[in-house]
Formats: sequence, C-alpha cells, structure tokens
Amino acid sequence: MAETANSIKHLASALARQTLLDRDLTSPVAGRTPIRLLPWLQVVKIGGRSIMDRGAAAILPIVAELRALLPEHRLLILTGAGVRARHVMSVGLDLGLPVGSLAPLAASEAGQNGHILAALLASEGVSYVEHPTIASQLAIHLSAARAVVGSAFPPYHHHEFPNSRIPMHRADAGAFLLADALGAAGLTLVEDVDGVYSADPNGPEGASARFLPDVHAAALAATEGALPFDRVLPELMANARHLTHVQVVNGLIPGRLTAALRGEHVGTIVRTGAGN
Ligand code: GWN
Ligand code: ATP
Repeated sequence: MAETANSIKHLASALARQTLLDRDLTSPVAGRTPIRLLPWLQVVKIGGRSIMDRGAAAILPIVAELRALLPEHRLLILTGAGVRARHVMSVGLDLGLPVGSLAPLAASEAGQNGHILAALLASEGVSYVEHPTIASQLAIHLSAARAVVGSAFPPYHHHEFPNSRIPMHRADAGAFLLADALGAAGLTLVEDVDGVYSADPNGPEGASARFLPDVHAAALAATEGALPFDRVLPELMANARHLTHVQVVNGLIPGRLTAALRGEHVGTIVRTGAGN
C-alpha cells in the first residue's frame, strides 16, 4: 500500500521538482508551439455597438453574408456587447461595483447579441452555444453544423484584472484569446469602419485620420490614441501562438467579410508576434 503511494508521488515528469517560475527551467518543456485544435476554423467577431446595435439595417445583410459563407467555411461566430453593456456598467460604476462584478454584467449583453444572431441563422442549423460548450464541446457541435454562435466576452468575472474599473478583457480580447488557443485558421473583426486609422475617424481629429492598411500590433501598443478594439488586444497579440494576423473589416459594406474570409486584403491587417 505504502509503495503504491510512493510510486504515485514519484510520477515521472519533465517538470518534476522544478519551480514553474524559472524560465530557463520551464522553456525546454513549455516553449514548444502548441498543437492547433481546430485548424480549419474561421472565427468571426461581430461588433456589438458597431453592428448589432444598429438593428436590422446592419444585422440582416451580415446574416445574409454569413449564410452564404456556410458552404465555404466552418465558423465560430462571436458577438460583442454594445450600448446596453455601457449603460449597465455606468449604473454599476455609480454604485461602486468592482470590475469583477461589472465584467459579467457587460458580458451578458454579448450573449444576448449572440442569441439574436443565432435565431436568425437557426434555419441553417446554427445555434447559440454556451461558454462551457465552447470550452469543451466545440468540435462535436461543429461536426453537426457548419457554424455556431457564442459570446465573444471572456468569462473572467471576478478574475478580471483590477488595473481599470472598466473590464479590460472585453469582446475583442475574448475572441482573440479563443481563436489563438484553438489554433484557428483566422480571426476577422467586423466593425463599422474600414479598419484601423491613425486616429478615430469619427472623433474630433477624424478629418486628418490616416487609414492604416497593414500595421503591427506592437506599433499600436506603443500609441496612446483610441483604437477600434480593446486596448489590451495589441498586447495580447504580442504573445500569439498561432494567429499571425487579424483582419479588421467594415461590416456595413456588403462583401467585405466574404472577401476577408477568402484571404483578400479588404480592411486593416494587424500583425501579431506569431508572424515574426
Ligand atoms: O447566458 O447570454 O456563459 O454562453 O460572463 O457567465 O455574465 O453565463 O454569469 O454558460 O457561463 O448572459 O450566467 O452569464 O452571455 O457568460 O451562458 O444564455 O455564468 O447560454 O450560463 O461564462 O450566455 O452568459 O454573460 O456567455 O457572455 O445561459 Mo449569457 Mo455570457 Mo447563456 Mo453564456 Mo456571463 Mo453561461 Mo457565462 Mo453566466
Ligand atoms: P463592441 O463589440 O465591444 O461593442 P465594437 O467592435 O462594436 O465594440 P467599437 O468599440 O464601437 O466597436 O469600435 C469601433 C469604433 O471605434 C469605430 O466606429 C470608430 O469610431 C472607433 N475608433 C476609435 N479609434 C479608432 C481608430 N484608431 N481607427 C478606427 N476606428 C476607431
């Protein structure tokens, strides 16, 4: 009995008796490129404020485009949160709620938007799948259907970083972390602008904003101005394991999303650390 216990305790492991805090010790074991879990998957993030909040005028053309893309691609469609999340966060901030309480409140709107999109695609066999399903049963669902819809918000909840009162890991960060972890073929962010500019094209400096067709995430991380996605995204991109780039496209212009999924350069390509 005692011997059995001993042999379990002395289970052979490349990381046995090593601290996990020393990079020199861990990198020979942990430095390898991870496998791609779903290398054929295309991840598409649909903006909450930029697309879903506009209602039928913006949503129906995107739904038509997604429907037409199904024979060509297997999709994980992720939705962002929009104005309702901004409202609930302002109420929560006014009441002094911590960031970890605000994160799930905002996330629930991303889920609502996903449910809306899935309902419109249900006739094609597309359903909304919950976070735990995305985590552990995505492959079987994508064997049954060409696409599924989920919430792009990561389920950080009370684990959200306290650097800011507004949750820093929102829908763009969640979509990127998931797409890279799955080893997906690509990630497309669908917005209401042609891509990334040197300044907010809809802001006070809009008239002088330059379009950036191809930019490295490190260059964006070094800027202080507004971006059309989560501020933390360029930092996350620095540590990408699989995705070499992400494309930001204008979902208000029919055909842009389709072209992007076909590998055409129709928006801004943001290059990650995995592309070096
Ligand atoms: O509720 O629309 O998943 O897929 O971050 O958590 O706040 O939850 O706290 O599987 O686990 O509102 O209930 O809600 O959007 O996130 O979901 O319908 O525990 O399917 O129950 O990680 O959907 O929801 O909001 O994504 O982003 O029941 Mo919703 Mo979201 Mo559903 Mo999900 Mo959160 Mo679950 Mo979760 Mo909560
Ligand atoms: P969510 O899904 O979190 O609701 P979203 O993806 O729908 O978000 P927004 O957060 O509204 O989109 O981001 C898109 C907006 O970002 C654009 O309408 C544009 O006005 C603004 N923006 C700010 N800075 C820039 C920039 N440098 N380049 C392009 N657009 C920018």
